[in-house]
Amino acid sequence: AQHTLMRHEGIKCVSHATQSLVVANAGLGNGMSRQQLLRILEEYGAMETLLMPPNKPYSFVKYRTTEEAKKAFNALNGKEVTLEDCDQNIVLYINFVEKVSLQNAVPTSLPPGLMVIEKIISPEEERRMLESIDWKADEDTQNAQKTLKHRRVKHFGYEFRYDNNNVDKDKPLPGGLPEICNPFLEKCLKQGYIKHKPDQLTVNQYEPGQGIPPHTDTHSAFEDEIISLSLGAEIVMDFKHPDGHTVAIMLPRCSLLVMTGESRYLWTHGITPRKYDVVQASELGQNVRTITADVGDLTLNRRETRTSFTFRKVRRSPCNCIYPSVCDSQKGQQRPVQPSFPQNEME
Ligand code: AKG
Repeated sequence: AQHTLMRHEGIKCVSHATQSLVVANAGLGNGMSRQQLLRILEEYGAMETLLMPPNKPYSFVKYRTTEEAKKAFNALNGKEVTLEDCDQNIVLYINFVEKVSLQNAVPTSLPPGLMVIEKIISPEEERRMLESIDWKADEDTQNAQKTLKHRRVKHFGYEFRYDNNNVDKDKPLPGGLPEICNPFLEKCLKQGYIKHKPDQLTVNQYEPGQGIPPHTDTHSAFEDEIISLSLGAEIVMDFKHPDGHTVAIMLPRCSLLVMTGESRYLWTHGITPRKYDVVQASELGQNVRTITADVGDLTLNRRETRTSFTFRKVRRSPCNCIYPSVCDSQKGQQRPVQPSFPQNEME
């Protein structure tokens, strides 16, 4: 079975000893972290390379000498180890390979129009903003609060309706946006991240394992600029172009995601519901590069509770973006528009 897996994955195993090994069942895709695998492998010698492809159940290691690789092979092939974070036992299967390499490991760039600004607020501002959200308040208070299947949400300014992916533009919520957001929004205006002051805020709270389905915010509902502040913890967000091209981006704690133009109108954004993210190992917690920027440096990062503040400006006239194929304001002129949020978002 192991050989079949390797063949399917295009991995060519060899029967003679080399410096390089493929270690099956020891990948980011089956819950092995880089730190744990390094600890297991380093007992047998010095390593030149450790490659952990994202979402795969295997890794590649190259030792400095064939002797060291042989020692690792003899000691580890068929050995049972316990995955650190879930107490699950797995058996390692090892083969020699001619060289370690990754197919499709092309470094990616950010979707056009997307920016991530690190440390946009201080830890003190973060604390105050988090404290300002009263999750205990009843649903009949002024700000619409809902528990969706995948997360908690609260709306300010206007309620975002998940049934039609829009807002009732003539029904503003009393109270507007929380006062506490003002200094932050002023800063965003001053620094040119946004041109117009937002009037709608959605606060999402995600526990580990929760996420948000991939979606594009309805064009006719909101203006171009959409900004989202990450509080409490970092998370990896997935962006997808209609041609299928995806880019995973780390949003560090206290960072601001700015989506404009193509990234706002054409790409979907979403958060995969899972308890661990694949991240770059060397700069954990402060890295805004795309996740596969360096495939030789990936590991797993356990998620914590993340609260996001997503600010938008309600649109008052039809959208006339240059992406008519995905624009509901311009529908009828082109092919039908895909739904923004899947209907199963609601409880
Ligand atoms: C939304 O509420 O539509 C979002 O996309 C939230 C994004 C985030 O959590 O940063």
